[in-house]
Amino acid sequence: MKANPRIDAEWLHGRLEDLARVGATAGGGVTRLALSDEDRVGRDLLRDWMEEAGLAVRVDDLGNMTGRREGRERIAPVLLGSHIDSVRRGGRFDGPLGVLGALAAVRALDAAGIETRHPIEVVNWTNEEGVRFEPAMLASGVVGGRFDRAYAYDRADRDGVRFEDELRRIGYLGREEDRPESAAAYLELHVEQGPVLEDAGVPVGVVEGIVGITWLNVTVEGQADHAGPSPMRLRRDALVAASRLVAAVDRLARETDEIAVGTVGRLVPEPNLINTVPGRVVMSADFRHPDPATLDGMVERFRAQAEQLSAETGVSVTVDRFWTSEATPFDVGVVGEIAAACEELGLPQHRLWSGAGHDAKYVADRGPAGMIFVRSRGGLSHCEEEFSEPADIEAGANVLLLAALRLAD
Ligand code: HGY
Ligand code: MN
Ligand code: MN
Repeated sequence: MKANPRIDAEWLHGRLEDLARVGATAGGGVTRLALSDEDRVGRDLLRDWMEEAGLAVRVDDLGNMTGRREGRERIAPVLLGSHIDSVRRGGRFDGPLGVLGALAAVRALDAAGIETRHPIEVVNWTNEEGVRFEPAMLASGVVGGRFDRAYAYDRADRDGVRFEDELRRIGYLGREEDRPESAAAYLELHVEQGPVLEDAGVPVGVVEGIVGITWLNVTVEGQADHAGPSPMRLRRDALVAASRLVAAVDRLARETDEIAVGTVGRLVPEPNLINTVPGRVVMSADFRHPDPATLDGMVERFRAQAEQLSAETGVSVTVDRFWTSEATPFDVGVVGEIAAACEELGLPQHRLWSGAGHDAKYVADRGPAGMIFVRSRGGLSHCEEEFSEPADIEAGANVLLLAALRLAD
């Protein structure tokens, strides 16, 4: 058995390139929405790469793909996972880095002739992004016991297409007994998607937890009318009212503190025609904060401002807080093994929290989990400019490898 295993960076960069071609966009990013044809092509590629790595591949009733590497003992596996679905015109690393990094780690163990005590399972979680089928982390949430399967199956996209039907259509509707097993430990390698590591001048980060996230669906109902004959004083313009709510989300986050965030990413006016006063607007609001009371406070202040707007303008506003992922600290033991792996590699052990949601949250609800971050250039993500240096990617994947080896043995 060779000591000091390391990942094959050449192989990892090659597979990241191959996957980035699936759903490639003109601006150098990817659109590979969950359960789309692009997602199917990516999954088929991933299945080949898992089998090439000698893994036994199975697909569960949520489409989660698991590649299993046996250990010396039939005990709970160490799971290494992430996702390959993307947002629209997103980056090529958000998700694939963790799944392909895990494959590179397994290949490195094989190359070094290392057999671990625990089995290792590489997982591709379905629909982590939650942009085609809201909310996020839907499949890991069902496996983690947060959502009923029926709820997930009935989630529909903007065209009313159901999650379950798309799973079946792309040929990835598997069996419940083929879900990832509950983990002895879970590790997820991911791009930071923020500026902290770049500002600190370090290539990798030891993630201590994930902030609380809550998503609202807001419907503003006014009165559609002709843009010409209707006097301004008589109008109930839903888009003018919604624009004040957009400003309220932004202002609320800024007024709360330095780490609160509030975003309106989705907004659809109806009928969206040049000569018609919008009668209805459906929009989203995304608030995040590590402290639960502060997060709830932002939502309550938003509701109060919506009520006040309704009283002033005569439009009706309904606020549906349909998803909350509580702030989640990671397991101290797993975080410690990640820090020790950084030290073994002579890397700084910069600790930080994640502002982005990850499947690790729902895995952490049921067992010890942790994450490793790789520096993001300009802190950018969920955009085509997302980029991480090859050397940083290699460092992060080696931290994943050594932390997995520590936890699996
Ligand atoms: O929304 C998130 O934070 C994740 O990218 N799904
Ligand atoms: Mn992600
Ligand atoms: Mn993402």
